[in-house]
Amino acid sequence: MEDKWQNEYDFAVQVARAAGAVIRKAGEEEIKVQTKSCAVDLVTKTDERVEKIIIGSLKEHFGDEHCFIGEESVSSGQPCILTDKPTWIIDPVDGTTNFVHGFPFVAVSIAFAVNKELEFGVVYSCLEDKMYKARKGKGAFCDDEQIQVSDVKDIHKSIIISEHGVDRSVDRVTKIFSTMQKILCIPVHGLRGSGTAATNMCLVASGATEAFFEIGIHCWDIAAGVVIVREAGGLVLDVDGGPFDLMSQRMMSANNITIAQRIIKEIEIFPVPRDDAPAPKKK
Ligand code: LIP
Repeated sequence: MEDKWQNEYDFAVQVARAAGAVIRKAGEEEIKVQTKSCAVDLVTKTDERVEKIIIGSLKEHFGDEHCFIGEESVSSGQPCILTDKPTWIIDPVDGTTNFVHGFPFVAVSIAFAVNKELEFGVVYSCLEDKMYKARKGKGAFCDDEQIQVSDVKDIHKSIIISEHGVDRSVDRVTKIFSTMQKILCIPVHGLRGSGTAATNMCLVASGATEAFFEIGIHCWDIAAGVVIVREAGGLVLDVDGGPFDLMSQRMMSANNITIAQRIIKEIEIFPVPRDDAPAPKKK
């Protein structure tokens, strides 16, 4: 039987690796910081250049039939709408703040969806030179080694990942840190955060941590990681325990339902817009 999307998958791995090499070679000039939604929501010329390279390579290889959702394209006004058409969901530099500071976790995240179903995900942690990848129904891998989520069921023996995002409003920061405090005092072995959602999800998939959740996260940050976690035997939910919704800006990924439900009890949820919400009308 034809192995549908194998070409797209193999090419995505090649493109992610090539994009990672561009990130590693970026000079100081390229890392000059600009900001987006607020003073700590950083973007660099590298983010924009790498996204153009990725999308350009994919268009050249597969023609214009496919659709694209890229972090920097959306940031410059492209719609963030997932249709039934084959769609690439791309974060060219996940962990931009890390990239600017030289903190060693920066990932290229490329996912592919058809009929709104995620078919595969590729996360290249380019400073670690680790290629995480997974196709629906075919397992998850780091380089050539198959990976599996942790078998820990006791929350007291877990490491949980959470991130604080870029919103520095007192109300939101208070809720985030109150949640972190409640989780830490369960107690769990520890809280961690790599600064890139894509890498965090690969740490769940590889069994290094038991769960990662975030509210305010974007589809491009997590789409590839969702496939990798699922194919490593984990699960992905909404932060209230309901079904996961890629465009909701809310995500809980875990090794099993026991850990997921225990963490969900502690999460203080705050409202966030959907990624596919219509852009506010300019006044
Ligand atoms: C980052 C996410 C991270 C989140 C940061 C930021 P970016 O993505 O991967 O989980 O906490 O605020 O959004 O902006 O570096 O591509």
